[in-house]
Parts: sequence; C-alpha cells; structure tokens
Amino acid sequence: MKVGVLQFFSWPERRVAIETVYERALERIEVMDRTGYDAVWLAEHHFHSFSVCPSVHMLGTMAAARTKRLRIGTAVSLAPFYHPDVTKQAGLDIFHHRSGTREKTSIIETPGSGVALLDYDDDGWLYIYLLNGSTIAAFKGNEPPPRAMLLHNNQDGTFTDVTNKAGVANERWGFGVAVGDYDNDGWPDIYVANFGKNRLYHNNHDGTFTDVAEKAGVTLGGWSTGPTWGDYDHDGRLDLFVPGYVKFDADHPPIAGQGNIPPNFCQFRGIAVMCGPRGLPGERDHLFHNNGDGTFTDVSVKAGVSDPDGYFGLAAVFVDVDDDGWIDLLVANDSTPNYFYRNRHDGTFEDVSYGSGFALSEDGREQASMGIAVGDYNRDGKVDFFTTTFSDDYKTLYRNEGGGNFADAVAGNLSSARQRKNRSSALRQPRHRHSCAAIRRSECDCSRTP
Ligand SMILES: [Ca+2]
Ligand SMILES: [Ca+2]
Ligand SMILES: [Ca+2]
Ligand SMILES: [Ca+2]
Repeated sequence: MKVGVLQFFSWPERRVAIETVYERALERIEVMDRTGYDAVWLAEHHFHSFSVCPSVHMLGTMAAARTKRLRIGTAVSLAPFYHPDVTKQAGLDIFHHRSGTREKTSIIETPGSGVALLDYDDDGWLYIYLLNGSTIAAFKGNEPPPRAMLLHNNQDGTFTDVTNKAGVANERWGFGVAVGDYDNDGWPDIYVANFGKNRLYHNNHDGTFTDVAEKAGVTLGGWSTGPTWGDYDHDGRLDLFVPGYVKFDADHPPIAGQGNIPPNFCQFRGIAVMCGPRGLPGERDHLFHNNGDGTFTDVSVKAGVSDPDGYFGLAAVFVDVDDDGWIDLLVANDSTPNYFYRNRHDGTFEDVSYGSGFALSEDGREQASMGIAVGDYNRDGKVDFFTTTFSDDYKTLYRNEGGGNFADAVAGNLSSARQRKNRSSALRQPRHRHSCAAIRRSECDCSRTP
C-alpha cells in the first residue's frame, strides 16, 4: 500500500483563506490519486496547547477528498510551542562566539561562556549580554581578543550592538555571568567570571558601566565559572558566590603521561584528546560577603563553602531549597560530586550534598555536571533542579522531596530499596576528587573526559 501524508500547520495556515487551503490540499490529493497512492493521512500540527481538535481546514479537506478513490485517515499532533528562528531578523547573527581552535587541544577551549538578560536602563525591556571566549593566541597578546556583546532592545523585535558605549566588551576568556544590584541603587550590575581576572561592571545609570572589580576585591584570577548573587545572611545586600573549575597554565598545558596525569585521563573512547578535568588540580570556590561600602570580603572558609578538595565547579545557584526563608547554595561540579550547602542562618552553611541525594546520580555515580536549571516542574510547591551533563550520560532531574532531600526522577526505574542502598553506599564514599576509583569500576568510566 502506498500512503502519503498531507500536513496542516494550524497556526501559519490561519493567515491563508480557508478556500485557498482547501484548493491547495485538494490539488495535492489529486496528484496523489493520479500517481498511485492508495491512502493519505491528513496530519495536523497544533501550535498551541488549548486546541486538540481538527481545524476547519482539515475537516473541509477531508469532506472534499471523500469523493476520491483514496482512503483518508486523520491525525492531530500537539506541539505546545512554535519557535521560529528569528536570530537573523533580530540582528543577533552579528555575534560570533569563539573558544580556542577547532582542534581543542586543551581543556580551556572546550566549555562555553554564558549569557545574561537584563534591563540595564530600566525601560521595561530586556537586553542581551553575550559573553565571549578567547584563544590561546589572544590570551598571550598575539591577536585581538574576542569581545563580549551587549545588545540593546529596539522594542521592535530587533537589537543594536551597544557594547562600545556601555564599556562591557570584557576581552577576557569569559565563562560565566550573573546580574544583580549589589549596591542597592536600583540599577542592575554585571559580574563576569573569566579565566584570568573577573569583572564587576557597575551600572552608571546612563547606559554605561565601570569595572570596579579591583576596588571591590572580587577579581580572583584563576579559572572562574558560573557565578550567582544572593543575600545569604539577610543583611539586605547581595553577596556573591563564584565556583572555580581547574587550575590551568596556558604556558604549560597538561600533557598525557606527564606529571600526575595518567594517559587514560586524556582519552575519549580510546582516542587521544585534551587532558582533564580528571588528573588536573581543581580551582576552589569563593563566597564574597557584601560589606555595603562597595567592597566584598572572601568568607568562603568561614562559611564552609570553600571547596577544599578542589572539585571542578561549573555552575552555581543560590535558591531556598527547603523553604525555610533562607537561600541555600547548589554547585554543579564536573566529574566530581555536586554540592548542596544548606543555610544555617548564622552566616555558615552545612554540607548536605551526600545525604540529600544531590551529590551523585541515583546509581551512586558522580556525573559530569555542567549547569543547573531551577523550577517546580511537578507543581508541588517545592523547587526542583535539572542538571546538564556530559555526552553519553543522562541529564538528571532532581525532584525535591522536602526537608532537603532529592530523588533522581530520571532514574525512576530503580526500586526504592535500591535507592536507599545506593544512597547509604554513597555516604560511605571518601570525599576525594578521584572517588571514581572508590566506586565499582563497572559503574564508572575513569577514561572519560568532559
Ligand atoms: Ca546597582
Ligand atoms: Ca548579604
Ligand atoms: Ca533554606
Ligand atoms: Ca517540585
């Protein structure tokens, strides 16, 4: 049997007269009829969630087509959203992200950068700040560095590059950005996490920014990644957490088999690739307390969030996980256990990563976590989390079960008994960067690189 499909896209078709839709559809059915088709499916795709019935276009075509020899079938699919790509018409295609070379010979060339949406001039419209990466050549001053881009919203669906006027080109190797009004002047400021010194762009209220990171004491200087703002101590001022990734020396990139780096830490599926993060020394994390006078104090150790083992942090978020009115802190770590720090309400945090179930996947395995999305997906009033991971691994949906406990909702096929067993097993694992070796070999591929 020869079967054809005639598709209807309900939303775009509404711009065309019904008669025209019938005529076009019947013309195609005529062709199918003449060319040996035995049957045709009239398939309708809806682009909104409130309509699941066949449209008049499809029903009319059905009625008209009954006179034909063809057998007619119908199907309605539901696509809740329609996302046409408007990059070019919005003027956003002028931005080009760069990160090293195509060969990706070192780990610094592999992660992406980040983007922030902010209304920096308080006109009620969101603007786009796109971070850029860099190259080893640019980092060493041998070529112009790639630039970040701030795109002004023209309020007509298009954007204009205002980077030069705003003074936010960064021109460093960017890996994360977070927006927050740290000085409570009502205007959002921008923190940029780089490889090398970080930026704190203070909003001058006139469409321009000034980098005050040095004066504020938040430059750091290693490899910083996805930062987050939050007032963890309830003093009314936003504080800043900055995860660290890997200690990397651009002049002496890690080489397989040298130093403390086993050759299999620089392989992917048996093929030699860049080294890391396993085998490389990790960069620590930093919590900066806002002093209220334009400066910050690094309180990481005192607060209990300094990451003394140097896990490979890529993203962080301040959020009240347990609904006690105090923000807690989550950190997505690459190839190492994730952190969940519970706010103790006294300026310090309790590390409940393992007991909560957030440190490892349901089968007791550390994943290569790359990012964290926040939202209450099951509408039970408790905020849930979705972490992105490396290729070949599943992305984990952490369902918040209340009381600071998570369940891995993706690996839901495991029995609750298995879950309890794995969680208690995880609790016994040593908190060590290479805990991979302590977990059963069959559950952990140590040759994997991110
Ligand atoms: Ca501000
Ligand atoms: Ca604070
Ligand atoms: Ca809390
Ligand atoms: Ca929930």
